[in-house]
Amino acid sequence: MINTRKTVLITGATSGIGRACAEIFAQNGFDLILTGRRNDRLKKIAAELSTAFNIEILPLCFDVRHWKETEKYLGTLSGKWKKIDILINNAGLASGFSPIQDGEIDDWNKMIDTNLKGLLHVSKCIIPLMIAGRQGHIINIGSIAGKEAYQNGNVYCASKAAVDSLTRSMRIDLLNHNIKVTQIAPGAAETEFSLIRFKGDKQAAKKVYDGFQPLKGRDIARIIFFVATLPPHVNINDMVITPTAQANTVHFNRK
Ligand code: NDP
Ligand code: 8X3
Repeated sequence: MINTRKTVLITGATSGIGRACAEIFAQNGFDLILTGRRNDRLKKIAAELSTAFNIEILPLCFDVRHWKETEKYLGTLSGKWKKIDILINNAGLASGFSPIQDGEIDDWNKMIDTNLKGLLHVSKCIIPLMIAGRQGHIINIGSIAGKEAYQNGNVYCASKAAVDSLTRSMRIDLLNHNIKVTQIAPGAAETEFSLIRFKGDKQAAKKVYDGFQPLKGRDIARIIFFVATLPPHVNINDMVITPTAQANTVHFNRK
């Protein structure tokens, strides 16, 4: 256990990678600000983890796509919650899986507004606090999809390529403020991701992981925890993490 009483803000903590991050940081004695839109889940996770690990948790239910909403919750943090040591910009999604010519405007807006603008909205609120505290670590969850485009990935890939680029820019802009900036770019992880991409179609979601062992949220969370607890002078800029059975966005070793 690394006992620090540091505070970690995790967006999209109601499921998958974000939820697994909440668990691992809680187990190690960090206080948490957890966000997501599903308030019932948020409250349950906060209650369970704060009791189990004797930590403080501030659950905040809002939609990162909306600047005014994000500002209402994250722009008004007070007391101890203003000192955020680590921001994990994790909230994100894919919506739809069509060739570009068949894509739906609503899906495109969801992905761009969440994966890119949502990350910006949250960062806009937290960066000034980190600058004032002269330290911090921002961990952006990109994707292997931001490194290489694949068929039908179009707007999702573009939104994650934007995260890839933005992460590099943020690292330069925040260099003189002693703020680390890291991108974690996972490959196939079995979370609610595919269920949401395929709009509740369980068969289609299951097929994505057929015949190989995908990553779990916990696998990525362990790596994020490692990255976030390195000594102050060490930063990992970028990591691509795949299941052993995945070489890139196209090649899988399926049995
Ligand atoms: P999940 O669907 O399991 O989790 C996504 C999380 O994001 C949920 O907690 C959801 O909470 C939150 N979220 C989505 N939209 C919003 C919004 N508008 N406002 C606030 N919160 C939101 O998927 P993953 O855990 O897999 O995804 C986490 C991140 O990892 C995403 O950025 C995804 O793109 C990325 N990623 C995932 C990979 C995978 O294969 N699973 C691979 C590479 C990257 P709620 O619905 O309660 O708002
Ligand atoms: C999720 C991984 O390859 O399905 O970002 O786009 S992939």
